[in-house]
Amino acid sequence: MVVIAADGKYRLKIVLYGPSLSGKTEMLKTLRKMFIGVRSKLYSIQETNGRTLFFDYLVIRPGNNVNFVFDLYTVPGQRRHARQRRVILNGADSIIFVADSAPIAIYENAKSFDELRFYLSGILDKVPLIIAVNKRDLPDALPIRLVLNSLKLTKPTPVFSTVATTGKGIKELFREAFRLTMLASFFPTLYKKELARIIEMHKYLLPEELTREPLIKL
Ligand SMILES: Nc1nc2c(ncn2[C@@H]2O[C@H](COP(=O)(O)OP(=O)(O)OP(=O)(O)O)[C@@H](O)[C@H]2O)c(=O)[nH]1
Ligand SMILES: [Mg+2]
Repeated sequence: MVVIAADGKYRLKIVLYGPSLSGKTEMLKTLRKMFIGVRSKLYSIQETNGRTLFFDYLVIRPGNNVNFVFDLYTVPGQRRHARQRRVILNGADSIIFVADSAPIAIYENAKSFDELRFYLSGILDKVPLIIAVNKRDLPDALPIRLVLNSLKLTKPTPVFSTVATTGKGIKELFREAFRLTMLASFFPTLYKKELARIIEMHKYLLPEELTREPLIKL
């Protein structure tokens, strides 16, 4: 749902979804550090232990002469915050699902993805979804294929492998998220064609380490 603000700017909403501790807040912190253009401070409503209580919020303006901004939100991943997650998801123009590569998180990843699927039931096909398989630096990180299998994806989905703490893969992830969000919001017919092209090119969209060619040519 593209919102036109009082200053005439279009606002596009991107929500980072996923289980607690998967690295959603860390991702916005790192994106803010890496992004050299105009951006807001990172607004966070947290518990004393650093877990997100309600959301984090960051505004990014992708270029000087553009007439739109991205509003980036993270949801609180802890199970008891389900109601907040639903509120934050409302009106999202695209979603980045942040999965945790830690073996202990495999069940939480699946549970969180199921919940997302349930909340999005009506609009899942219209809103771009990108998966970030995070914490690839862990010595015991599960193979990406295993993490993805546990989500039981039903359609080809762009996947990026990331390390939020060091920034690996973050630029690529957000560049594609911004591109697909813009296409889907302003040029839905083009977006459909683009999806079809990507699917045709790659059959299934898997991360670089699972395919010979890079996932998406950036
Ligand atoms: N090794 C490693 N640690 C990470 C990575 N990303 C995040 N972390 C750490 O994991 C912990 C949890 O990260 P957060 O970003 O707070 O997790 P979250 O998904 O926002 O969690 P909730 O707010 O509870 O939903 C922090 O200590 C991060 O520094 C990563 O890629 N690699
Ligand atoms: Mg958080």
